[in-house]
Amino acid sequence: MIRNAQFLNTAEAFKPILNRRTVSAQVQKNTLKDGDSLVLDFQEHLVGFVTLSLSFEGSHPDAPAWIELQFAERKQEFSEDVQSYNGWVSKSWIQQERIHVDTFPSIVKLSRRYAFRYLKLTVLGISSKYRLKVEEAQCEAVSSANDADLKPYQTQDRELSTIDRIACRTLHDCMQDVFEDGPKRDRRLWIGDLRLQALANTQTYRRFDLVRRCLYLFAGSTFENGQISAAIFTEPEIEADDTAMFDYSLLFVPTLWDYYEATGDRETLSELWPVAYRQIGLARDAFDASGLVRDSNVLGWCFTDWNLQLNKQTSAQGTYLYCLKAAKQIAETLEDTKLAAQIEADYAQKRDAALRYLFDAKKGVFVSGKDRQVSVASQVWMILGGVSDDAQILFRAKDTDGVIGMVTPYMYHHYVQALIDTGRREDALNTLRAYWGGMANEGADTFWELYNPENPNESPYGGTIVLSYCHAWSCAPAYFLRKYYTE
Ligand code: RAM
Repeated sequence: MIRNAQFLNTAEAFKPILNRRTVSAQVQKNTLKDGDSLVLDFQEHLVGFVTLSLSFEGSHPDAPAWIELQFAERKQEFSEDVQSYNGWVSKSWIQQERIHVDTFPSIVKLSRRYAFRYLKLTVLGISSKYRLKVEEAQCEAVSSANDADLKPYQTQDRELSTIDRIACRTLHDCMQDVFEDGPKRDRRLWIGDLRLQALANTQTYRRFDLVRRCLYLFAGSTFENGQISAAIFTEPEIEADDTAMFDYSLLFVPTLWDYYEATGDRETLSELWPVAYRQIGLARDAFDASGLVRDSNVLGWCFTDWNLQLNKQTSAQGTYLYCLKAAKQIAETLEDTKLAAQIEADYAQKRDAALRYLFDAKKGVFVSGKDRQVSVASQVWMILGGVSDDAQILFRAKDTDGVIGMVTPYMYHHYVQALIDTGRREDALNTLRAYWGGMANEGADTFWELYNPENPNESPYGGTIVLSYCHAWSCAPAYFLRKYYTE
């Protein structure tokens, strides 16, 4: 990895001071003996640091209390069998602790930050001479977003107002030192998440300093060849993750353009443009002579969605075209007409190749990979990339036997955008109601990393216990509703 000290200094200058507030759980039946447990409900999703005030009832404690603490964003998480989880994402993300408390009364301050609404305490071991008493449980909640900056969303529609409120809370709780993907997991800056958060931020909290900081972080720590990493670690010091994905690196370009459009900050645009344009240059190597991006079997070569069956070739082609459109706008804005013309020519060649080789005229949809797979994602990215402006390809794909569907709110975000771009605002709104409204109906306080209404146990990680239920890329409704559906 290489570091650009100047960019990292700029990022550091925009490091936010977190807002803090204290929230207490209501503690009712609070006296526990061996084997007892108690679920505390903080009534809202929080990200923060927990302090417990513990005392006892009965004889003077003659042995420590051994207590298990489990944190959950959704109550359902408590009914999962934690022991049997053996997936590829580390089980260390599961939010649980086992502590000994030796003396009473005691104030127990937990050092980790948790993302949760519910806290379950279970007494794993205690002397029969006394009972544990939970006097108080408090959380010091943290976020760099300030609700005082949030204008209410104007609507008479209660369902939409609920969806917007949950989306804003999702964004709020992911806004920390950086735009985190999820405060439970992975607690870091991912470019795909950042792009969607930045869009929602423009319509809500408008913390452009935080967006600027994140752009400089990505530009400040890259692979040796200049490729932007998929994610950035911020602790103990800034370092790019050694993961790169075709689409994620490219998506730095529209993220920079969106930021400029929202702020008019030309200084950042021109300073980061060489880094952004480098992503296009690197991505060009992935194309064959006919102008088609080469397919790959390597898991994660391109992200697009967490549906593990998805072939990504056509989505990757569309993503490249989508990013070229932003690149051209930047080149024009910076008055580099020669470069803008080169980008235009590249765009035309890759678009032609998509139409020629990826469109199946018989089926009336775009296909992907050597098995000519039909997926919703392929149609979405062909629309976003400007290859098609026909919403019918979305509907035809959905009606195709064996179609590969979408599983993440990240992919659904792009689906909604594709509907809007093809003039299907009503369908887009219905999707917001059905998909994000589906999570709301299941009691979501914040929107989730993954939601497949047809398969509640869907998880790309080998188990649902490691899923994040406050996930940045799920905050889309705050963007769409406020931008396109205000009364
Ligand atoms: C997961 C995280 C993150 C996402 C990547 C691709 O690890 O959920 O949000 O951007 O996948």
